[in-house]
Amino acid sequence: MTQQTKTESLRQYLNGVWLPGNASELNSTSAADSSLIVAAGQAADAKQVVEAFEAANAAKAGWAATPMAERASYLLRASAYLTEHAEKIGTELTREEGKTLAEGIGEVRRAAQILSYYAGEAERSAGTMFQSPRAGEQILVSHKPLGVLGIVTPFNFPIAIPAWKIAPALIFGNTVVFKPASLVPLLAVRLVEAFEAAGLPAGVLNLVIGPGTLGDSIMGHPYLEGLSFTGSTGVGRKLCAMGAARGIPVQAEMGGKNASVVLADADLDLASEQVLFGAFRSSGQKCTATSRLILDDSIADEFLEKLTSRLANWVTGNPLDPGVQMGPVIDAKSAKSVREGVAKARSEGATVIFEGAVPASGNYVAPTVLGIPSDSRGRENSAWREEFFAPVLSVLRVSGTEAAFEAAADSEFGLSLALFTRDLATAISAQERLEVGILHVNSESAGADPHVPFGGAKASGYGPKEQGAAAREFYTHTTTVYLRG
Ligand code: UN1
Repeated sequence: MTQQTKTESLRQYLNGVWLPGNASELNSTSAADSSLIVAAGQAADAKQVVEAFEAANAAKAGWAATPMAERASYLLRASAYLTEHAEKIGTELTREEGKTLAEGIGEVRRAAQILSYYAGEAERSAGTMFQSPRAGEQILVSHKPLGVLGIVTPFNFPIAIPAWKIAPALIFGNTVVFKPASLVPLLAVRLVEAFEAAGLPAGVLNLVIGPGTLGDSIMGHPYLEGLSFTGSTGVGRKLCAMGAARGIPVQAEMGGKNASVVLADADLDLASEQVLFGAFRSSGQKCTATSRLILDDSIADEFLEKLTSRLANWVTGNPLDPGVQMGPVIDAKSAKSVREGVAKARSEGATVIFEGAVPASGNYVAPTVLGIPSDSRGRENSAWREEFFAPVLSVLRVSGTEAAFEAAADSEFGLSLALFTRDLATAISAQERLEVGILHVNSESAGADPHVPFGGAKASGYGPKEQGAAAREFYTHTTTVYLRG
């Protein structure tokens, strides 16, 4: 399949106007082929970040005073726009980010669904009312916007993650300065275009695209009143510390080293399918991806046989080709570091259980299943400890449920976990004992519905959870009103 060669243009969106960036040239290249320029333009400079804040600050009082039902109407129109253009934008997502066409188009539809979910806030409860111990009084808790928010997003869900931060920010009455990962700027432009097509007032949503250093300009701006971030634990913790020093809230969704646990009584056909999806869809580049697999010894051989024969039927290649199940990783730097990471894990004692075929050139990483030694050295192996953000699955064999739970908990991270068992008591015990933000019983570790909380425990998350009713906790602050006539 041939790739389109038209180069799209990258621009900044400041106070309702599209402008070229003031800084150096910025090219967005295709994940599958770094020589292909998908979109080109100029990066924003620090002065344009200041302009974005000035616009967001000027718009904030008017936007906060706009009835929520009216704010919702912009989200609904932007949602309809994304649905209408899902195929085109999803194809661009695939060209830019490298996930398969089905995943790319699916992600655009998901972003549309997120926007319409948050539009529904206008029809949900606005706050809480309490009994007063005093006659003639009511106590109300009302939710108010934080003000001007920074939104900093990663490459791996170029439209869904921005949508799930921008939608609650806007519906709850905040204005936004949005900085996407510089690897996927085109999809950020497309999301902002959806809001522009919806008629969003100038200054409510501002886009600055450019290098990570723009994040420092955002974090340092005096108008910033809160920041939502998804990305690495290292960067997230730095932003949290900066926010704490300034006294503003920061929500950070960070790394993972998620386990799938397959117990002796599991449905192995189901489990092998779900582990395949969790570990290898989107080339393993999800913070919710399965990167550790804990197998009960009694079923380990049979399970690995099922998993690797499924994997052998997967085709890795050009993600625009509908016959392909897995595309590249995001760029050449990432592909190199994953290959080096696998080599290091092998030098530390990991064995290769399976390595898939990949095209000879491009940023492809073979889907890889590594065996982790069952002794104490295995637990020190970098493939057991470190997030590769890649299609690499590290397998540990254990004996029995207790040992499996212990191994699952042996991580600094705690985002998601997938447990495969037919025993309800075991599932309940996992829910009670394992420190994770998301527990899947008999389904893959990835995936997040818009109406339920999303976020991690331990080093995976900081601040209130995202999505669903949880989103209001971060995107608003409350005023408790003691009300007497
Ligand atoms: C999903 O599992 O579908 O960065 C969403 C990430 C997560 C989103 C995962 N914040 O991968």
